[in-house]
Amino acid sequence: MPPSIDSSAKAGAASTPAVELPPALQTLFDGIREGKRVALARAISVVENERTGFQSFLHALLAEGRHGGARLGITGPPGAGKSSLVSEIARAHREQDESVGIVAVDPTSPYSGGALLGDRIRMNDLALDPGIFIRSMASRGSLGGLATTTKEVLDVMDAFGFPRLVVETVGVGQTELEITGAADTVVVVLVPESGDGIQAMKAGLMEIADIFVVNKSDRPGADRLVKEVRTALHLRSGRAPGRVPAHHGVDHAAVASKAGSDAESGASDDPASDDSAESSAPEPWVPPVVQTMAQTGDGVEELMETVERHRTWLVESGELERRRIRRTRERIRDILDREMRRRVRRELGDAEGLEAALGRITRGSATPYSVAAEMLDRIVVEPEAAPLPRA
Ligand SMILES: Nc1nc2c(ncn2[C@@H]2O[C@H](COP(=O)(O)OP(=O)(O)O)[C@@H](O)[C@H]2O)c(=O)[nH]1
Ligand SMILES: [Mg+2]
Repeated sequence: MPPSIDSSAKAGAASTPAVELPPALQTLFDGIREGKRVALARAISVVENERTGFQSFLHALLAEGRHGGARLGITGPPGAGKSSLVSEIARAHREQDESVGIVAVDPTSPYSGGALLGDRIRMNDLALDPGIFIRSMASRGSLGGLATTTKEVLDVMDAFGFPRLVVETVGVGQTELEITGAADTVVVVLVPESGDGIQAMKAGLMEIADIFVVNKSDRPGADRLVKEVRTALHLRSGRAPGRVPAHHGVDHAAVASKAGSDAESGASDDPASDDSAESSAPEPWVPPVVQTMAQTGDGVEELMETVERHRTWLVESGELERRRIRRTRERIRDILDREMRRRVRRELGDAEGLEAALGRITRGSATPYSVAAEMLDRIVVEPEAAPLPRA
């Protein structure tokens, strides 16, 4: 179980003065700190719809310090069983008494309006659980990627204090690649029927997957898909395919990734070698392939064990910190990108000003370049109704 509060970040945040929020947003802010679900739901809407002051609101939440909920990303083609898996994962966390925040970025998702419209009564039970919060969002990333707001919604959920955060994105085009910007651990779900083993590899999923799941293992072709994925993984890492466990479930050899070589797989059969004193220099992570049947819950336990192992590896290898820094870097870029686009749109939307500028260009007293330069000045210095917050 991850720590609910990252105390070091908290201490560092002490020097960041909180911004003054409009009363309505301050109420939401207080509500979140008091653990009120209604406040959480409203706050998410504020962020999702980019209402006035939403950036100051996010700033205030982040200035409070990082809570550090474990972020798990689940991606894959439509119908692969992602939502079913998420339900099973959420259920398992609840059995451990951990609350779960779920964001589903999937127009075909069975989640709707905070309720889970699954084809099973068990899914509906989940939505009624006060320890589970589900939010469904439309994918509308301006660059074809996962919207920045999705990541911001995860931040709001994190601030609420969920120790477990799960984000489901439907893998269409490039969107699944963006999930790395939202999650600590990325699970790519494949299914036998789509015959997409090699397709997935081509689409770049190989690079983003921390764990592969072959779901619908009750369907024919599952074993073959597992082998395909393993072969592709070994080819990529420049190794010959090693042992393939005959049983369904976690490839423990791959999880432990002992000595980075399957040539030594004989040695790694010894369970005692699993926790040798190598923690000072963790081995590179080799994505394991886990078989599941989300409908029955088979393999979900193994999947969760694998996710936990990955988390341990993330922490010990320093990769978690590197990923967080990378995400922060991307966030700064995204905030600037979004803000600049918004301001440019506003500037161009000023029909009168634009008309006057066109007149000056016609009379020869300006060129499109000098007009753009003037606009740029205004974009940067002109007072904003809701400026970006300052620390
Ligand atoms: N046969 C079989 N069907 C499954 C399995 N997991 C999910 N499904 C079904 O596949 C369909 C799509 O599942 P869903 O979770 O909505 O997929 P998503 O689009 O990836 O979120 C649903 O009808 C599920 O009941 C499985 O392991 N085996
Ligand atoms: Mg879904």
